[in-house]
Amino acid sequence: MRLIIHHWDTDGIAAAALLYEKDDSNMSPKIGNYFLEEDEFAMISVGNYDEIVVVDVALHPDTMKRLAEITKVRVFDHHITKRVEGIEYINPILDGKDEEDYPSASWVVADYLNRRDELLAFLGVVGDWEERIKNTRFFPLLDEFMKKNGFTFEELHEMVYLMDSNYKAGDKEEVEKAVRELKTTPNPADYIMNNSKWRRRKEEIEREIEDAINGKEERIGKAVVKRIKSKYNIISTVARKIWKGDEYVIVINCDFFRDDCQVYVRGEDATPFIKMAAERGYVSGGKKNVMGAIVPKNECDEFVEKILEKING
Ligand SMILES: [Mn+2]
Repeated sequence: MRLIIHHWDTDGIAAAALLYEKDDSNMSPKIGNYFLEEDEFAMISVGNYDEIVVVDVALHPDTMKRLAEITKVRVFDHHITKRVEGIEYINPILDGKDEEDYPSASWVVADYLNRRDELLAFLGVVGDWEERIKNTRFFPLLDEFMKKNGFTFEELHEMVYLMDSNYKAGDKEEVEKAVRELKTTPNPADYIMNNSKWRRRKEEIEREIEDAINGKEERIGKAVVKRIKSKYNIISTVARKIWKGDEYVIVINCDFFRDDCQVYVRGEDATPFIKMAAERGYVSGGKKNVMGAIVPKNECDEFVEKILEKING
């Protein structure tokens, strides 16, 4: 018995579907978590797995250590992570290879399994890179695949948005089911394009993003503050679309989680906010220009105040 733990986005789903074999089980961490929680460890412990395969998700080293104590662990990934002792890594990026040669976990898996000529191999690439893939030395491979199989880039991009509608809706069960369905369906492209549930979701998400962009916002000094009410996980997209590059954007959504608000900042330097959120003990993360945090509803206004104080000095 084997357990596949995979990321909730298109790349994670596609890579897991390539790996999935009869009798395997699969799960995604709770959407938004880059670690596993106690109830998940408990479930895995009683599962009696001979092997756990972690795909396209850079789980916290503490989580990886605990998994390695349970059973044999293998990782298929293209993220830069710390190696944990006793775990086998199939990750060309950790071996010093270039991300343009291994642009996604789906490609790492397809390469390993010698299945580079399949839609699933390329879907993860389009999911992780979108339009940017066109400017890489990987693109000729994708282009050749599309020409040979009669796909346009726009069609592959649409498939990605259909698949990603599930995590944006917070639907972990549907994410997990997608892996198994894509493994078994004779025609993954048709399965994705004709999935009316995913399409309804995708269209509703697009409407809500549009409404959020056009909805009211408040300017406070160098920051634009936008409070939205959406049951979809769209703050990062909204922040990216309203950011003009020379100020700070703060997007707040208190309707995705029951007890918490999502707070997302995009701006020139997000590192002070990443530090602030971590010091306050929030589930949070980010990189140079962005910070995302999950904040208890009764602490949200105060946290946003503190961010604004820092931005406006
Ligand atoms: Mn990926």
